[in-house]
Amino acid sequence: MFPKSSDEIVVTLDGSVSDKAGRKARRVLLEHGCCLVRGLFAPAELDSIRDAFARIIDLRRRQLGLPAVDRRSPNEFDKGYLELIRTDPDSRRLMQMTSMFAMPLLQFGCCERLSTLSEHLMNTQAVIASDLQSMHVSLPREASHLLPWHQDYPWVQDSEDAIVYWLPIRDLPEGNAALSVAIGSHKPGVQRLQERDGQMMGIADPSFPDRFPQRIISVHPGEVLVVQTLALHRSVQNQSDQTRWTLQFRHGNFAEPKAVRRKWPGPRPDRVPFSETHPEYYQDDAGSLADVDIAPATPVASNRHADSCH
Ligand SMILES: O=C(O)CCC(=O)C(=O)O
Repeated sequence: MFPKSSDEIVVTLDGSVSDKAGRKARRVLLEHGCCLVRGLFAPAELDSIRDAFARIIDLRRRQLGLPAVDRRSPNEFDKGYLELIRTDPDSRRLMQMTSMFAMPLLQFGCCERLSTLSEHLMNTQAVIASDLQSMHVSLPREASHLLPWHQDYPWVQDSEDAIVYWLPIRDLPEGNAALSVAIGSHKPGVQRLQERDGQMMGIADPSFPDRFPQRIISVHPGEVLVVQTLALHRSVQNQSDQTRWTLQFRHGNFAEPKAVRRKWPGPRPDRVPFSETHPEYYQDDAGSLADVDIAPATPVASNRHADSCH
């Protein structure tokens, strides 16, 4: 099901974030756990990010002796990428882990319009700019590398009111530059995680997402999908002929009371695993819960592929 322009999750801005629009975006986010922001950026503002990726792809191709490619349109910025990763499969991970440090990408994630929006969305003057920005690449019709239902909070640990900005850098046919969100699933709070084979993942109650309406939300270049860190979301398969490139920028809130009490476990160089910072939400392989008294929570866990770039 694709949202229409009048959809209740859409907030349209006029190039900046007014107090009124900021309040509306916050209301939508708190109610639905996500919010589709239109009109804050022009698609052309993503050009420098695409150029940076194209340059890195070219550098890698050259290093491997592959011929230079001729890119005619912005939507072909990655021409030569598929050939590159077929020739040298390791280049995929290499590109994913290094390209996210390209200067234009970092500048976008910290730009004033995005940080002002974050101040409104979390009602704070103390925004955390997470170093866990990422780039997700989905090849045409690829079924692997898709992330199952998860909350972001256990991997980021910034604050329980944190947000992730999800945006595609190329236009794809409707339903392909998209993310699936379980609407309202942030409201029950942090869900219990299960360890499986020594990895922090596994769903204690895989049916939990089914309690909420699930929406596939299409996003176009220039639009920004905001997802609350506790809202369950998962990847949508890219059925198009082109590779999907999406960016994830994560902003948190230093002033959120539980983050203050927990001594900001996210934005620290000595970041420790969720199992140590939040044992009350952690279930080990044997199914035993940490010996901590917590309110009866909906026993749910997030799940995530081991090769996630978080
Ligand atoms: O882009 C995707 O397919 C999933 C990204 C995601 O869910 C995340 O980074 O938390």
